Amino acid sequence: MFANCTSWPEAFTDQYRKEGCWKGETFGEMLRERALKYGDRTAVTGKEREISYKHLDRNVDQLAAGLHQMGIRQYDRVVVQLPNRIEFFEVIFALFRLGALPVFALPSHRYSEIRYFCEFSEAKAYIIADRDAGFDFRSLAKKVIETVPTLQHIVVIGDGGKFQALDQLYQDPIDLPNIDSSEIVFFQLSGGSTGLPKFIPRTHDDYIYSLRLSAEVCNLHESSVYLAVLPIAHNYPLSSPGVLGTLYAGGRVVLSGDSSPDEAFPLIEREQVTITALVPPIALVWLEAVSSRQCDLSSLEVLQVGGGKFGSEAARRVKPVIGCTLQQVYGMAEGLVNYTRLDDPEEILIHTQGRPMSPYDEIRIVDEEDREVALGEVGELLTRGPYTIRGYYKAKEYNRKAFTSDGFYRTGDLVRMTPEGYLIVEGRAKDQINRGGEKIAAAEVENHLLAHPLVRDAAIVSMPDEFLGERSCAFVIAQDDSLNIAEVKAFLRERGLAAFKIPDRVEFIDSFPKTAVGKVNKRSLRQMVANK
Ligand code: OOB
Repeated sequence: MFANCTSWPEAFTDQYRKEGCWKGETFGEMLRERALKYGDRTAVTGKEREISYKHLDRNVDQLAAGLHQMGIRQYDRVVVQLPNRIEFFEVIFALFRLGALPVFALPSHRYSEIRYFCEFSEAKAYIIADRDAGFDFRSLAKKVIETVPTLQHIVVIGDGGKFQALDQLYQDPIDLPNIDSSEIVFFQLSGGSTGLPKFIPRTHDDYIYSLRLSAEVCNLHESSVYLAVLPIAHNYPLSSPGVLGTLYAGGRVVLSGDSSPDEAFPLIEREQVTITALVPPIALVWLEAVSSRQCDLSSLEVLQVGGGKFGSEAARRVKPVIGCTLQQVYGMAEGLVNYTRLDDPEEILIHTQGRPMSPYDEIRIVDEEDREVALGEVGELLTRGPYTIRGYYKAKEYNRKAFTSDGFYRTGDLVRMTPEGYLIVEGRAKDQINRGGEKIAAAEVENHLLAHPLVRDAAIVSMPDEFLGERSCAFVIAQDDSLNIAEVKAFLRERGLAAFKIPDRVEFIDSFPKTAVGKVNKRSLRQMVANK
């Protein structure tokens, strides 16, 4: 396995192979097989064009040739930051076939995050779209390439300017390396709870297994039409079952970059979408919008909601208002995905976040001393299984805390289990804010704040929000009273932080409440802001 990644112990790899979880298939082979089987059927419908399985497969080979000629080789890291466009698939499958390793950045990431991804991964290339949602990614790339010495290539969809245009890279196919299915195929990024996002190495074997199971649980088949409104580089719309699960099942992916009812509803009607995936705030908007729109949403069979807790009152309205089955999805880029099943009784669909998708997922719910709690009690969820990583990339020290000695991942989520084996997410032990599904590591933003000369100390906590579930509040101890809220926010923006990480609220405070051991008492800060 690629250096600085943790492989599963042999007893487990043997078991996962023997039980048929890992079938030895690579992503390159998977696409080839689908192309042979489905040929001219549409794989992906984009905004301006669509592409068949056959053409996708061909374009991938041509692009792999061009990327190879440019100098991309097996194990090279490539930061990929693309909106929901057909080229996303061509790029990632081309990298998969070369054995190069994409690092999946989100379109909302900015200089601070991208520079770190490129530096940490020692990336050789960074692939972007020229512009998206009013932002010019070439100007970001220009800054990044100036600061990251390993970075040799910027590849751009659309107008490349002085960088390499993607459309110049399609060439006659060449012989490609043999790729081992037990190898790393890409890096996902963790929401994180410490300073910087951790890199999550996923293998062909484990990820394809998660696609296959997800497609099964969500009843995907050749006539399924999956609408992607969330950014597809994220693990949830990528694989749960997401766009890759849809291709696995031979269905059709419809891409939209926009989750607003005005965009999404007509698309559902026109493309006869059967399944889509939302985070809770978007689901709330959809529930409100249905009655005032004329669109026919009757093709929609399943509405997935996940990434953050979906309140049961809203959950109860999905069936009567939208007319489809709600599926709650509780997953994590590290692996484990829980789903409610499509034929579950209403009470389970509404009140739980589902149960693990694989019979080989191992679950423990433990107290602070790692002792298992009684059934129904709240504790931290630990998990291990055939598609859950055993360690983050290049994080030896941190892995000792994030995983138990016998390889269970500490999710940092506080959950309880129902007698039927379903999980209910009750809270969080990790120092993170879940802002409508977007994860903010408190320490990351705190570190940026501490860089301000007038900030003596800072603590970020969540505050309850009806719409997003949580928003973020920064408590700041200033050197003097010349510092104001606008300055704090502007400072973070100038440092190139993704917009969703900019605190929604800033409170100045003279000193922090402390716990018995002298740490900042975030619980009491949360209480303070909730009371305001
Ligand atoms: C998904 O992945 P990540 O890596 O962005 O975030 C994982 C964390 C979980 O540990 C949990 O804290 C939270 O997001 N979460 C939920 C949830 N789904 C995720 N909390 C409450 N209820 C839910 N339904 O967010 C993700 C990955 C794959 C599929 C779905 C979501």
